[in-house]
Amino acid sequence: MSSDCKKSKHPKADNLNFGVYLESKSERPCRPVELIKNGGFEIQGTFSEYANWEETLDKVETLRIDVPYEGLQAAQLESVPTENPEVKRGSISQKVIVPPGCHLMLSFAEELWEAGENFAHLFVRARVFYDSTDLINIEINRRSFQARTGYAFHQKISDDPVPQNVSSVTVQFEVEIVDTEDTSLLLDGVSLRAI
Ligand SMILES: [Ca+2]
Repeated sequence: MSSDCKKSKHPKADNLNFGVYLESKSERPCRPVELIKNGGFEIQGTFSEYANWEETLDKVETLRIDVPYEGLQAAQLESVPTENPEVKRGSISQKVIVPPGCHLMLSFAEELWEAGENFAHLFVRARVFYDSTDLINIEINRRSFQARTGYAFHQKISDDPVPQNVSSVTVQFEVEIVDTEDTSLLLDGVSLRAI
């Protein structure tokens, strides 16, 4: 009996491997695989707070927080204290290899975690672009009453496909805060897929 069990297992395993082989050799150019690395911010970086993401920070700091949308950690972008209300900006970005001819779908979740002292505004802009051309642009204006109301999920498909002469795009999240301190945004579940 035990040898029968073994026999019945092997053909299944072979079929599975064969299926994977077919899938990897398929002619579909726009397979919906994940193109973003560390989109859940689970992995800490060596030279930046988040592995695989580059930071450009001006009076905003990057942290990781155990208030996730998915997984165990989320990215937290928080304003640095200043004496007077000031414009504070921070962005994180990642260059991603994309298949030309495919449309792209960006999704992510964000939450205004804290509207800090002298909070005036917090703008979030999510972009997928090459050169100076946006394929996806999502702009969010967070108001103070929306703090700690839970993650909001966003998803958008590019109107245009990736041009034939373009093989990589930049995925960027920018925050602009005006306050004196303690305003922060949580970001998690970033995904970019060809469709
Ligand atoms: Ca996460």
